[in-house]
Amino acid sequence: MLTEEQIADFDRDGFLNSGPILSTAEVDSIADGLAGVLDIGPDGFGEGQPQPVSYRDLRSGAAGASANPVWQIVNIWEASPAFERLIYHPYIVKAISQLTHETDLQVWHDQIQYKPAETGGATTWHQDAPLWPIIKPMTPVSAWIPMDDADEENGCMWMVPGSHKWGNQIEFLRTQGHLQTLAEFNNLAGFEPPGGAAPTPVPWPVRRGEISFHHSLTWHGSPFNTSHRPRRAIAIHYMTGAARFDAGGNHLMKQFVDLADGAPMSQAGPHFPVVCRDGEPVGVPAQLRSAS
Ligand SMILES: O=C(O)CCC(=O)C(=O)O
Repeated sequence: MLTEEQIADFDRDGFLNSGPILSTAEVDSIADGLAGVLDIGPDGFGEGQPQPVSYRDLRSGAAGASANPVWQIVNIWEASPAFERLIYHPYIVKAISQLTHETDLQVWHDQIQYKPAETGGATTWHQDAPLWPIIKPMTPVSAWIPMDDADEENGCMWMVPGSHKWGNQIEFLRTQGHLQTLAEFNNLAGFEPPGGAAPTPVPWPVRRGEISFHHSLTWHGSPFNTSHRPRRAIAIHYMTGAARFDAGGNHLMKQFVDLADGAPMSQAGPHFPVVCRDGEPVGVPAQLRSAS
């Protein structure tokens, strides 16, 4: 359980570090799960084999592979029992319930972001909710879990305190896509928040075993990994019982939603597992407890 003070810090800043929560064995088990998926590779999954929804280099473009890749794997929980167990983790689920002030939660999707040692690229400044136009309202909260200590050298996230209270600013953030290296990442320029003060980005190191939480309107991103260490992390994006389907938008996960416009996402089906009901985590399903 989070303390009242932690919840108040999150409400003020839009992000929070839980402190040490996960055991070495728990983190090892997801790191092993990721290693298995990386071994298979983006094109190695056979038909009918459990597999992620997407596996690609976020930095590759029309010109092909990028010299500075960020490997994104969406819904690794569908390919790896270790990650499927993680989405139900009672501490994480309870914390998300406390931070969203909601009693019913579902997984919206997850995503690995893996920045390889020395060459890992940037995840440019953004807010999550505006990139998720098929669900409303813009209230999800995410848990971000590193498999390596994440610090400034290997491309930890940066956050802007209080930015979750400034509404949808994605068009401004898109103008900041040139900020990619550690040296330039705090140079956000050209936005005046309500109240007049300048946005003050802060590096957000998170150690192995700790869990970081961020609101879906919090400004965040992460620069290059120039260290000799990988930076492997998973974000689990949770939506609340208030989430409704907006059929007018588009998103990778839309292919799995067969609902009328405005219908509750609680009816969206098995790609969006329910993890909390009436304020209580549902727990890890029995068949998953010993699956490897
Ligand atoms: O892992 C990263 O550096 C960025 C992750 C992210 O954008 C997110 O969790 O919303």
